[in-house]
Amino acid sequence: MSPEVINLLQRLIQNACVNTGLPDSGHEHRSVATLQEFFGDDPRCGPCFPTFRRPASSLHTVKIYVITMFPGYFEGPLGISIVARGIEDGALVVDLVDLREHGLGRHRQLDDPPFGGGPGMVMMIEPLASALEPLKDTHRVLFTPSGDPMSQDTLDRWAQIDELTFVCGRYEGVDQRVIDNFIDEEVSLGDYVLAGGEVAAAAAIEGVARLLPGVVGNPESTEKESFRDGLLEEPVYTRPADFEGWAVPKVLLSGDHGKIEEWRAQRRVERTRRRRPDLLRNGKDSDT
Ligand code: 6GU
Repeated sequence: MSPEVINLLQRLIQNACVNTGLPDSGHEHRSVATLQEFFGDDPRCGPCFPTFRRPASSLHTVKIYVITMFPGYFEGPLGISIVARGIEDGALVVDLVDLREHGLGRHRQLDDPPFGGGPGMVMMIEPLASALEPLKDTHRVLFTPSGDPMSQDTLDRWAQIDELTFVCGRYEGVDQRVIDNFIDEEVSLGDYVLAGGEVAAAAAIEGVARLLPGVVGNPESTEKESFRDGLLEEPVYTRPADFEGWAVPKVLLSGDHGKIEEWRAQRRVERTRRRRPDLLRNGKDSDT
């Protein structure tokens, strides 16, 4: 069997185990490391397979083109942790496009002063048009501080798309004609100014990667997380139960799961009310 076929089969198996929705029966759904392990006598994931009912189309690969003046910026983020595994597993493909290669003239110029005067430089249309021309059929995002704020909903949506293009804005901005004619969506990381869109693109790549089914190491359930139900997470603790007099809340050691869940829910509401009252007001199930 070719490595590609083995890889595809392994991803299929991982998805089968991950997406059955079976209550956790105590075994590690994501632990199928080899085909022998799955097809052999090891019963760990066998019970999941017959209930596999996810359409094959969900096993898509997300391909992300990143147009940037600084491709080297991404070496770290793409090589580490869940993004690296997503790429290894074949669930994610990232194609770095060096904007400088599309620059104008001998100096590969990318920016020019704004018409009408003013400070700073503007990214010119020709290099971006040249880089974006072959990517017309992808969903094209420009990262800019004047975009819509990136949210979990944004990432959920992007994780369903086969081909994305992330354009990293730099300088004071991008010629508006690029945005009008080549960009589907403008997105910001938040209400503060960075030197460029690279950090936002790296954040988006990581946020998408961890949602892709079958990426080893992504959470068992991405359903029960901050922002999914509009509440922040509760505080968590692990051993030791007492560190130099700093004790873990007693209820967590009580073994009373009803009480524990009640405590957690209270902490989530309390923390959200204190830190992010806007989330409570904007809740999806709220009509205010
Ligand atoms: Cl996407 N770009 C820049 N330059 N600054 C930002 C941002 C993006 N999001 C927040 N600040």
